[in-house]
Amino acid sequence: MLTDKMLDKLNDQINVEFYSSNLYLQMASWCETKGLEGCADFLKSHADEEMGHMHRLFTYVNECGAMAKLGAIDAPPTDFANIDAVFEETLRHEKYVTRKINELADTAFSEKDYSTFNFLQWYVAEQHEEEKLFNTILDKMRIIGTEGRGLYHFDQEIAKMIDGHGGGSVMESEA
Ligand code: OFO
Repeated sequence: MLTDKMLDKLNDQINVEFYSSNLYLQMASWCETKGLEGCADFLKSHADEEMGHMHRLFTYVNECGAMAKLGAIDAPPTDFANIDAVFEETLRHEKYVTRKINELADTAFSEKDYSTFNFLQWYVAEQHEEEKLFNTILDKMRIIGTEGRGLYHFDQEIAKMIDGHGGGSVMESEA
């Protein structure tokens, strides 16, 4: 059984995961307008992955006999200075999500809700992967560069990551 405090925080996280999905989908749209098909496809795929994160929480809350509640979701930014700014923002956002997951785990522990604490371990591990993924992309960005032909090569490299981690979700690969 979930305490009111735990339920509120899990519902907040459902909202955060929706926002993550919308953020990456909006970024994909920006990439499309710049002719960056590889980045757009990668970000669309990652937006789907975030919906998987939302669904996992949604299902857990309902399985606990509580009601998942969907709140208003902030609109994501639509303007980015360049592709560097897009991926810098992805890493900044994932660090924020990691903090939110840590707060949730902290609440579960202090509420002595060990079932939810155990459930959240998947997200703890996932956030490690998410930060690693976007750090890898920023490394590629620095090595390849995003000026002139570098931008073309960077876009191609990101397209290749769709079938590696970042395209497929951890949930899918576990199935
Ligand atoms: Fe990108 O991990 Fe969920 O939000």
